Amino acid sequence: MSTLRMNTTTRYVLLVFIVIIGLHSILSFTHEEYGRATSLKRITGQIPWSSTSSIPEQYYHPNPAVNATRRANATILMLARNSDTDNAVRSVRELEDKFNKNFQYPWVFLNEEPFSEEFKRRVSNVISGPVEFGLIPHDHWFQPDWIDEAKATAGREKMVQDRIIYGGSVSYRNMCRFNSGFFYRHSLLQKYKWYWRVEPDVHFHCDIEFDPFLYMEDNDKVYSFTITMYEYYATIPTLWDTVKKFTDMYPQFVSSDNSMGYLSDNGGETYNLCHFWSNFEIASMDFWRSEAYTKFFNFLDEAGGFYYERWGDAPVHSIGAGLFARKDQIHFWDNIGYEHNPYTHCPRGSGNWEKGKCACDPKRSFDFDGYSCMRQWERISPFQG
Ligand SMILES: Nc1nc2c(ncn2[C@@H]2O[C@H](COP(=O)(O)OP(=O)(O)O)[C@@H](O)[C@H]2O)c(=O)[nH]1
Ligand SMILES: *[C@@H]1O[C@H](CO)[C@@H](O)[C@H](O)[C@H]1NC(C)=O
Ligand SMILES: *[C@@H]1O[C@H](CO)[C@@H](O)[C@H](O)[C@H]1NC(C)=O
Ligand SMILES: [Mg+2]
Repeated sequence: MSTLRMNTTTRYVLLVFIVIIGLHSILSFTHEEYGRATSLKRITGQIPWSSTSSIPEQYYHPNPAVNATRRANATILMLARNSDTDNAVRSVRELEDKFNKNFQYPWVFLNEEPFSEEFKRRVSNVISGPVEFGLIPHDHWFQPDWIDEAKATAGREKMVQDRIIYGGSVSYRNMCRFNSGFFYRHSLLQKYKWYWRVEPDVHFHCDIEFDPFLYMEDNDKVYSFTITMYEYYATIPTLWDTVKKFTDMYPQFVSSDNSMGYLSDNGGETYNLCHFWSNFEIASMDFWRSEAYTKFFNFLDEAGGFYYERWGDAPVHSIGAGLFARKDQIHFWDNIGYEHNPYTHCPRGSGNWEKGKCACDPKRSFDFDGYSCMRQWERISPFQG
C-alpha cells in the first residue's frame, strides 16, 4: 500500500515540477519582465542574509547587551488635537507594533487644549510603556501681542487668494511656531534629550528592530530624517534674508562643516527650498536648546514671519540643523519605511527592505521623485545603504 502511494506521490511531484519548469521557460521567453525578475543572478543578488545594513547589529533587538542596561534618554512625542483621536491611535498602534513594543520608550502627547478622557483612554490602551499628556502654556502657542494683526491678516488674505495650502489658517501658524521653537521647552520634555516626532495618521512600513536613539547618541548625531523635499516659496519669501542677517551677526554659530551645499545651490546666496520633512524627526532637543539655535529662533520669531508669512517648522529646523550642526551630525534613515500622506520613503539600500520586512514598494519611494531633495542631500552626503 505505502509503496504504491509513494510511487503515486513521486510521479505527481515530478509532473508538477515539469509543468513549473515548462511554464517558467515559456514566461521567461514571452515576458521580458518576468524573466528579469526571476533570473538566478537577480534572485541571488537579493538574498537578504548576504547583504549588509547601515545600522550595526549591536543596535538590533533582541540584543542582551542593549536589553540589559542601555536605554536612551528619549521619548516619543505627538502633538495632537482631540479631534485627531482615531488617527493618533492608529499611528501609535503602528509604531508600537513595529518598534516600541520591544523598547518601551515613554510617550508624551501635547495639546493647547486639555486632552479629552476619550483621547487619553484610547491612546493609553495601545501603549506598552509609560505615557504622559501635557497642556501647552498659552504663550508657547498663541500669536503674541506684538504681532501687527493688520499686517498678519493682509498676509493671510493674500495667501488665500494665491491658494497656498493652510494660507488662511492662524492655528497652523501657531503649530509651526510651536514646533520651531517651543516644544522642547515644555515641562514634560525637560527630563529628555532625544525625541521621535510622530503625527496622527502616519505609517511605518517596516519592522524597526534597532534602537535609533542609541545609534544617534553613539554616532554623535543631532538630527535625522526620512524624506526631504522643496518648500513652497510663497510661504517663506523673506526667511532666507532673515537667516543671512542672523549668520552675518553671529558667524561663530555656523559650523565649519555645515550643510550649505544641501540648502543652497550658490554657496548661500539664495535658498534652494530643500528641507527635511519634519512630520518625522528623531533628534536631540539639547541641540534646539543650544545657544545657537535659541538665538536663531528668537531672531526669526522677532522678524514675525511665522505670522506675516507662513514659515514652517520644517525649513526652520532644516536651516538650523544644516547651518549649526556638522553635516555628519544629520542622519538619513534609509531603513525606516515611513509614510505621511501623500509621500512614502521606502528603503532602497542593500538588504534594508528585506531585513525590515517592509510592506512598501521601493520603486515608488519618494527618494526617486522629481520633487525630492535627495539629490541635493547626496551631493554632500553620498548614499551608503
Ligand atoms: N493641538 C494641536 N495640534 C495641532 C493643531 N494643528 C496641527 N496640529 C498637529 O500638528 C501636527 C501637524 O499638523 P498637520 O495637520 O498634520 O499638518 P501637515 O502635516 O503639515 O498637513 C500634527 O501632529 C497635528 O496633530 C492644533 O491646532 N492644535
Ligand atoms: C530582556 O529583559 C527582560 C527583563 O529584564 C527579560 O525578561 C528578557 O528575557 C530579556 N530579553 C532578552 C532577549 O535578553
Ligand atoms: C536626560 O536629558 C536631559 C536633557 O539633557 C537632562 O536634563 C537629564 O538629566 C537627562 N537624564 C538622564 C537620566 O541622563
Ligand atoms: Mg501631518
